[in-house]
Amino acid sequence: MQPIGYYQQLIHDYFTTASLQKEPLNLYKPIQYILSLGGKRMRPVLTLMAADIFEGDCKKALPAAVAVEMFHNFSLVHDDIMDDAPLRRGHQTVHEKWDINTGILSGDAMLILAYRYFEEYEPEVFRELAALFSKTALEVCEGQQWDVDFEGRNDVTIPEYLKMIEYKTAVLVGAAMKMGGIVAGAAQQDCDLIYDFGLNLGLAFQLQDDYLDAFGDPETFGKQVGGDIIENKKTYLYLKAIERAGNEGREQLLQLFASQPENTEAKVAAVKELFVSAGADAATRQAIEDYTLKAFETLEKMNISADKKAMLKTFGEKLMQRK
Ligand code: DMA
Ligand code: MG
Ligand code: MG
Ligand code: MG
Repeated sequence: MQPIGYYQQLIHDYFTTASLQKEPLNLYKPIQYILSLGGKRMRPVLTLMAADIFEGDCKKALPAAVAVEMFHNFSLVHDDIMDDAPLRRGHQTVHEKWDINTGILSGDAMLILAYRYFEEYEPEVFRELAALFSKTALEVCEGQQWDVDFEGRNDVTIPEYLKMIEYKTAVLVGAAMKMGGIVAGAAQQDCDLIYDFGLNLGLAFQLQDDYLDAFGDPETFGKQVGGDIIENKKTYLYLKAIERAGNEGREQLLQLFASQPENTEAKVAAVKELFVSAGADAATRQAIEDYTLKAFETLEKMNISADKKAMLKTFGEKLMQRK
């Protein structure tokens, strides 16, 4: 295994040399725009790492890694429309910079382009990657639909929320890693274990994303802090606060989440105060840690060297210190 920067560079170079502009589509402008804003490229890095872990040639996993990143960007562009988000990676979202149609169509185009990268592989590997890809895409769409449905519901349970974030976020992290395993020709059992590792890391990651959406630093977050509260998202923070608050606090929260005020700043501040006084912030930090540890436990079951486990752990720990 190599340092994270090594994988990020490989992905960057592949993106620059891969002939994205082969076909002169107008949609390439928004596609280039969102891809060029970069982000951490966590998912494709995980694909390359997984290939390395199973003694594959990590460069051979590059097309799969880039497909994973394209898939991720498809879901981000659609997500920002659904969440009415103004900012992504510190810049205007695609639908704000262009319009909603451009957002939808460039997102769809990225998903189709992603699929095409699998054509680099021999038929057996292609079939496995394609099957995992379409299963994951369906689950992400399903999870995203639940996320929006939850906005209008007051009876969302924590198990439902956890299933929702598993679908909308964690399955792609699991699939990213499993794809690395498939390309490297790893045994089925190892592919399943690495999927589980990614899935649990993905759950921790989305819990952290929800946490930072309320309590993150606007300077470094790259998205609008408080966006989930403005959109009445039933996050872990909210559900834990409802569970733990007294009657008065619960009433206040329900009322705030039934309102769409002009002054969103006051709403965000009031909700955050209720989250803290109910101890929902601490409960969320605990859940993040629990899922990270669960991911590390899965790692222990894997038949790989101790130093590979240690590197994956370090990556997981770094990810969970994200600001
Ligand atoms: C993310 O949910 C899920 C997908 C599939 C993009 P989110 O709306 O919390 O993401 P973000 O905070 O990045 O907008
Ligand atoms: Mg969003
Ligand atoms: Mg969303
Ligand atoms: Mg979020």
